[in-house]
Amino acid sequence: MKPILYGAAYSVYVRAARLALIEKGVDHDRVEVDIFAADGPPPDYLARHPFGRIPALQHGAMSLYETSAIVRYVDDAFPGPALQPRDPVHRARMNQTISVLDNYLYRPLVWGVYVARSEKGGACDEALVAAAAAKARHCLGVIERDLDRPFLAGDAITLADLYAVPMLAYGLMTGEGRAMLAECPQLSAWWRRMKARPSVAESRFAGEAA
Ligand SMILES: N[C@@H](CCC(=O)N[C@@H](CS)C(=O)NCC(=O)O)C(=O)O
Repeated sequence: MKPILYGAAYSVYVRAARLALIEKGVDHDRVEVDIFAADGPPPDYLARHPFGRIPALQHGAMSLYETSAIVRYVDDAFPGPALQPRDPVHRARMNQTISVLDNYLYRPLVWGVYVARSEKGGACDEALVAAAAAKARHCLGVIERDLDRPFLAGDAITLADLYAVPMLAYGLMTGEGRAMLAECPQLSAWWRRMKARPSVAESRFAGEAA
């Protein structure tokens, strides 16, 4: 039975789930759910996600929401390369990095910088953007400091990398994001490594550089 991923192609979290499916080689369908549509998401979508966010996943009789649960389910339920390290230290590092990305990078970089700049054609509150950029820069600096392997949690790609790609992709569509990354040589090399992956090309956002 093919899993079905519900969500919009522009979404950071939908892309993380898509990356997990693609990296695992899982044949799947995607149903477009525009959570920000003027008249709201389809009324029946709340039955899939009681908090009205994307993504959600259907696999046979099983319905799931929250990216953290979806990507771990995809990794556990399907054959293909493991996306979670077995080694407890690397696994803990992966989980810590995901938590950092979720809690300290997503809001400032994606909403505070990218969305703020793109929604009003640049005519946004510069003080607010600068404050958000400072938070995002701090976060990238912490990740850079800890990055001593090819991937964020060791020598192989993990869910942490798949969470980070969509956030960075939006960040890099802004001058602030490009300047931040330029200050982080390890993270810049990681980004080039990730951009070379077919999964990252296949899930590219509209407007994202190839
Ligand atoms: N905790 C959720 C967050 C998902 C999320 O925030 N998705 C965004 C799109 S990237 C969304 O649905 N936003 C709708 C809203 O904020 O109302 C998860 O990990 O799946």
